[in-house]
Amino acid sequence: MFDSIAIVGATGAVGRLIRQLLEERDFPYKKITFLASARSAGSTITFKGEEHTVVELKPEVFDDIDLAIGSTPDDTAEQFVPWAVERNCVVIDESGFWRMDPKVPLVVPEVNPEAVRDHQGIISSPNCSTTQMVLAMKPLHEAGKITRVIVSTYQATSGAGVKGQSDLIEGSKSFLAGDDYKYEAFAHPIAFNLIPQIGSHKEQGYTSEEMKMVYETQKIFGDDSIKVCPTCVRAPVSNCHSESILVETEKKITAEQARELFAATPGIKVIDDLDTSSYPMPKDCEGSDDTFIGRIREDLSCDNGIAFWCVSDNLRKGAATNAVQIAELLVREAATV
Ligand code: 2RA
Repeated sequence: MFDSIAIVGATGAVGRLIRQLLEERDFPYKKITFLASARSAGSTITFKGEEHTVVELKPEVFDDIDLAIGSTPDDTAEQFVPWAVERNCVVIDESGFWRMDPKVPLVVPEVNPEAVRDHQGIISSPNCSTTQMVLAMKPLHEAGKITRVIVSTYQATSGAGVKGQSDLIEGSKSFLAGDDYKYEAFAHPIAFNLIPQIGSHKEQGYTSEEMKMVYETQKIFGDDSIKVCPTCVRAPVSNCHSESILVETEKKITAEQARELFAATPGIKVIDDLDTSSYPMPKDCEGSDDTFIGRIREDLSCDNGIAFWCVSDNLRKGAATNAVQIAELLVREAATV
């Protein structure tokens, strides 16, 4: 158990969910500190019925903190994580900054829990679009060894923060009223539209969000031979990312076998009956820590392909829940030493 824990970025959307999850899941600790930028420091947070003052993020605050869960922009994580690690505080980091550092394990507890054992003070949580995909890939990879993945995402506006969600609502109202609206989070209107670019142009015509899906997937499975071809699209959905995924395996897996494998995997729920129009949809998955899978079928264009549809709450399993599950894993690991 960690006696003194902290949430870094405690006042942000994911920070708020981390607080809620620590309370819901009765995470063990003796002291908790809520850290944020100078702008939010001094405000108060009510947690487990008690008022806490938000403390400014500075190096010395980590002197008496054993475990910090951080949800901050990359540049903040670049700065604060070394402050914490130098003071023997373990950090679970949600940002993208440390994920591909070879010394930093990148962990989804249902997929590669063993990776936490090698940590040197920092453990990263993957990008939301990767997390739900690797969770779905795990049972298929174990059963048939995945060689190739083609994925198209339909990502919610909450992935672009609170401004992304308000752009969807205010942009929709303005569109229907025939008014102009100045979008803050997106380069194009998201209301009644799809935007096939998330992140910046990285390499060979792929975006940063797409390349995260490639590199993070290979790191989590410890297998650079898994080929991933992603297309990431912003959709006019408030919360929960959806993904159309096709995996090709070395050994054939039938649709029936895939359905059974998914159903037996912790963290996955199968909703799959086309005749009753039953499949996961973002509006039904919000607020759940599970990843939902439906539309499971065999690929008509190659021998060993399984296609499916995957939906998950990107703020929960895609961010806050995964980080809190990593913290719970560290507590369990410490108890078994
Ligand atoms: C997005 N995946 O949806 C990003 C957030 N980390 O924009």
